[in-house]
Amino acid sequence: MNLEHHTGSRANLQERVNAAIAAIPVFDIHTHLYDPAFGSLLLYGIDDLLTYHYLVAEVFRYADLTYEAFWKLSKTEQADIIWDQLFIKHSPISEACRGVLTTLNKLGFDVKQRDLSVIRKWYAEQETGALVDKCLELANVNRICMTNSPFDTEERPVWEKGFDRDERFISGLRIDPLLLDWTNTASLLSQDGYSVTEPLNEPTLTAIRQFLAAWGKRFRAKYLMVSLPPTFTYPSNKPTTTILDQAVIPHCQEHGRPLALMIGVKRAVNPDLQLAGDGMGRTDLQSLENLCANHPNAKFLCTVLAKENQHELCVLARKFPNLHIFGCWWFTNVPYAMEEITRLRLELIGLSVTPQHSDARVLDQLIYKWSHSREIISRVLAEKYDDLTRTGWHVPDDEINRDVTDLLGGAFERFCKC
Ligand code: FIX
Ligand code: ZN
Repeated sequence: MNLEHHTGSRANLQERVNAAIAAIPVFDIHTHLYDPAFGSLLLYGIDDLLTYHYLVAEVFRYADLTYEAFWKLSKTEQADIIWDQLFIKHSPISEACRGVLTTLNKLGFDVKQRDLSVIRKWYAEQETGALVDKCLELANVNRICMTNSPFDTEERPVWEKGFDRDERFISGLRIDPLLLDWTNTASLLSQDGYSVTEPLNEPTLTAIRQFLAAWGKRFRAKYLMVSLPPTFTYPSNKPTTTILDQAVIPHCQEHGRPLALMIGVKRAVNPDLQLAGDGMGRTDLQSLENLCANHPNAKFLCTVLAKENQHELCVLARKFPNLHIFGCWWFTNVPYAMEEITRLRLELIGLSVTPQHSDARVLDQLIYKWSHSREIISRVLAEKYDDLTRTGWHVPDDEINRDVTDLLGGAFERFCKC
């Protein structure tokens, strides 16, 4: 083969893939963002960007400050310390730091000025609705899945009162307390008027299903979700298994909702860091295999936190069509891991995957999370097409668009519907 010709067509292929990836809007299937109707629950702006828990964890690598002193400060003061330590006293090369700069750059700021006051002033003049539009446009995201919990005392009253939905914000029903802390959840459900007892008898399991049906309907939930520790075991003689088998999964099947399992988080490894204090661990994916095998008619979405679990997860997806893999979650959402994991997934399960979700907690983060992720997905996909080209295969633009549409939410939509 003429090497020069091939190098030229490789560059051309990369450009065609870049163009498709830039143009096709994303359905961001897992975030912690809220419909603007939730008011202050929807975070945005420079101080929220800087006090993102990823950066809080990083600032304690450098700052000579007690946890107590840090948590006593106002958000602006915390942001000032983070800016000073992570951007001024050291170069901001971590993925979370770089993300702030990508976001600011795409919003039009000259980041080399290093001037927080200019940025704060600009944000103070923004109107929320316009900023939502601007961030979605810059990120090219057209739908966002929220994390909605009936157990969250801040968001619950908004749902109970009712509001006009912004159709771009889709709901996901979060059920961690139900699966991981049944004792306390039983009393919460009782207070809500559901007739439950701590022993998981028939009437209690029926009441849990009524609870899920009521909140699923109120949220118009697309799927149910839970984050699980690395020690998650299924089946087991714990309430988690009974509730999964006899309430959650039957609910999911009845209402056509997948169950998203995010596996590998060790909560509060360092509680002093608050939200930033969660760690991770490897899990035994035998439990996921058991779930997929025991419930062939239920649909499972899964992402795992440990890099070491990614290969086995892909192999499981090859065995179980009722399993859809998504996202490079949290500590794997760094270019080094994401590139490797994305390549692994495309090589093992082709395009039947959703390579990324943003997990954004601050609206503006959509801009950097999707800019960085698009770059990597694009690189890996073009490399795979290039491998095909060398067999004599040709991938026309309409097929690139089809494939990219799948990767950016289409495959997920199809999985939810089937
Ligand atoms: O459980 C989750 O949904 C996690 O994504 C969060 O708890 C975590 O704090 C986070 O923001 C990760 O990106
Ligand atoms: Zn999350």
